[in-house]
Amino acid sequence: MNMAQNIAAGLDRILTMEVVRVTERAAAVAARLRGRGDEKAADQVAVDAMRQELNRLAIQGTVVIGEGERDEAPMLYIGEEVGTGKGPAVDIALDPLEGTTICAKNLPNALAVIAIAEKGSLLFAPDVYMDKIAIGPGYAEGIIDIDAPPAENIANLAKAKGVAVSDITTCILDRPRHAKLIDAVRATGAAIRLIGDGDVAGVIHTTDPEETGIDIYLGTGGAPEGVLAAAALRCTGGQMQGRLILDTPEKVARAEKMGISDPKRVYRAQDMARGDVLFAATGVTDGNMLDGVRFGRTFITTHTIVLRSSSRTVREIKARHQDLEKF
Ligand code: VTB
Repeated sequence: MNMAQNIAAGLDRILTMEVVRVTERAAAVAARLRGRGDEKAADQVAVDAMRQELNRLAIQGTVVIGEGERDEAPMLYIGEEVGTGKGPAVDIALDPLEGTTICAKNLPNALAVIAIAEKGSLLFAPDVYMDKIAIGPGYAEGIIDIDAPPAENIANLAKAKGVAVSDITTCILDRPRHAKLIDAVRATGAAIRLIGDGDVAGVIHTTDPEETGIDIYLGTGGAPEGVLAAAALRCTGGQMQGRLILDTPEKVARAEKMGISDPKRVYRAQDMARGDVLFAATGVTDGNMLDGVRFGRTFITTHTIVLRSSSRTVREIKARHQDLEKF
């Protein structure tokens, strides 16, 4: 396959390996500030590092899910052009430190995350809440429904998995707004893993229940995080539905500006990330799927997953960085 054919078939394959450096570096610098109680500082270094590495990639990239609008986010803002400017035109969704509070407290599952997609194929989601439901691969389409009661979704999943409802573990963000949801899930007899932050990881964990112990993700979290999680699920398989929570005229108007005409629309993973997409996440703190960064005497170790939708390849990359000056 020559280069032109390669690009025509989706994203350039070389990017799959190149993108690893972007999350590795962001994770490594954020990890230096693990457990220091300073969310902002850790986020800032991760943003700087991710941007620096992104600008080395041979792409014409546009950030579509980033740190925020240009006026509130000086770097990696929505609309920022990144990359060398030579190479394929791509859209980028990123979160240099998903779980700033997790990192500040050195709790599990803080990640550096990026998704790179064919131009025009990612949902431009405003920074509002999104109602989400997700399960892993291997189930018939339609066994989950965002509009069905949690008991029904959990019962359907248990039946399809061939286990009792009490053997199902849900993952839910620990928030007062989820009190009713939590009661409803507990009433079914299913277990809940309550997480403090980090619902990108929460959704991804459904894709490997044997490893993570999570079968289904439920509840509302950030919409940008929803698009990132959808990008990952496009690559691993699995099902996700999300609906933006546009509960004020101001939010409806904001969404409209971003091209969203139906405020009640339910998006599936394949609606949020449509074309060929690459996804990479490096562990900052130790987690259920990824180890956190380790600082050794002579080297730094990072643990990354890299996924690609067109081939469905799941790569795990453990890197030993010996040039410590870099980080
Ligand atoms: C989630 C979580 C993020 O925001 O999306 C959450 O995954 C949603 O917002 O790590 P609230 O904190 O207001 O519930 C984060 O916690 C932070 O971006």
